[in-house]
Amino acid sequence: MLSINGNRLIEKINALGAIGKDEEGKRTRLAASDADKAGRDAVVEWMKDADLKVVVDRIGNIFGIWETPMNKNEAPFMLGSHIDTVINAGQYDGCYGVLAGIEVIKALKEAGYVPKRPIAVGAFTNEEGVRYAPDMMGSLVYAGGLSVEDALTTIGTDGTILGEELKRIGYEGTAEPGFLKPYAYVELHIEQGPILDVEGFQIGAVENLQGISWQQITVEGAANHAGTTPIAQRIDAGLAAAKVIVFLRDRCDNSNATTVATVGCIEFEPNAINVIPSKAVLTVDMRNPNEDKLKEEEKVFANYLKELEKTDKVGIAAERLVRFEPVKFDEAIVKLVEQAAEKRGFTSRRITSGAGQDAQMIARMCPTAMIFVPSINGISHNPKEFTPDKDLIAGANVLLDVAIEMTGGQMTGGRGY
Ligand code: HGY
Ligand code: MN
Ligand code: MN
Repeated sequence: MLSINGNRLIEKINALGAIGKDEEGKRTRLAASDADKAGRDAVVEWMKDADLKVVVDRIGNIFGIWETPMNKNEAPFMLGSHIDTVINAGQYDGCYGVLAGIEVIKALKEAGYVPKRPIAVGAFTNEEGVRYAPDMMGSLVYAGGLSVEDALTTIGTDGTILGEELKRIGYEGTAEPGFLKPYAYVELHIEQGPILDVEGFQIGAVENLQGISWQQITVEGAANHAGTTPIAQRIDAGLAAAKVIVFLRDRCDNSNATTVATVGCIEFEPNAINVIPSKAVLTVDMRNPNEDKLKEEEKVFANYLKELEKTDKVGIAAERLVRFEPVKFDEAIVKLVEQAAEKRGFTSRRITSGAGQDAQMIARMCPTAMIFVPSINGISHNPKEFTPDKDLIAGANVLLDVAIEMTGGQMTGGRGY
């Protein structure tokens, strides 16, 4: 069976993983930052080295396209993921899918394979949404879920404007997002959760993805002296914020493990040791694979905030940042993933993606599915994120087999185009 060049893939993953470390050695390549530019430049080089036509669209999505004179009028089969990271990130999240996509194309070319349709690999802008909300922004724009004009005017957590930053780093492209209408899209990604590792499966055939709700909650209290103000007279925004965090965890503990909620960011004002906080601004990331349950959780949470305003005499405002419904992937492609795993003797199981993915957006355009490989101890969004080389290579070979199935070409023996 044809296989990818595992060493070449691992080398690239480690090389990209070394890009974007800050002075404390933390890997942080936030969308449209200088570190992101450095990662983008490396991926563009690797795409050119694979003789791919490189196209950048107006939201900065990068595409490496392999087309031949015979197949260039066919809808392309698309692979891809993202290379931007969270703060102090691991080196596999997103990067693995982009680099494995390039490796699959290189291996097919070297084997003299001629696909019946073009194969494109995408690196989507701002999948993480840490600097500019929403997350999965580049693929959302690409799929027509957000206008490119609105996306380019997004103001970041650091006050910068995305369009200006993309221009500054040289990645405000000219192609219209959506310029390639994919025949199908398959994204290879680390699981970022513990299931495959704990249960001992090598491959995850991802059949669906949970819904995501992001909100920013602003709590208005009253600054006062930390020493002289009697407890009963305090209007403490910090205490109310803490109650929000505890409430969300209690809801999750009582939702038989289907709802997850996270307060990832919190800021107090005036943020002084001896002043009762007058204001707390926190983010809430709430997810559930079932749309009705997610809606229910959002409603219960909104009612709780109204209660809290009364009991704690604070003012509370909730601003919706992101809301994506759960997504079901294409059953036929999920089956292909399972068959490809089985043919190579890999164990596989069906699995839900707990993380948001570019695939959930591209699924709006074409039949889409994902392939997962294990994350050791389920750690991700953390430099301790780890997947053994053998699993990375196994996942890329399953992607290769699915690509061959989906492009129905011929092995010519000679060097492909
Ligand atoms: O938020 C997510 O799940 C993804 O990592 N952007
Ligand atoms: Mn990712
Ligand atoms: Mn991520």
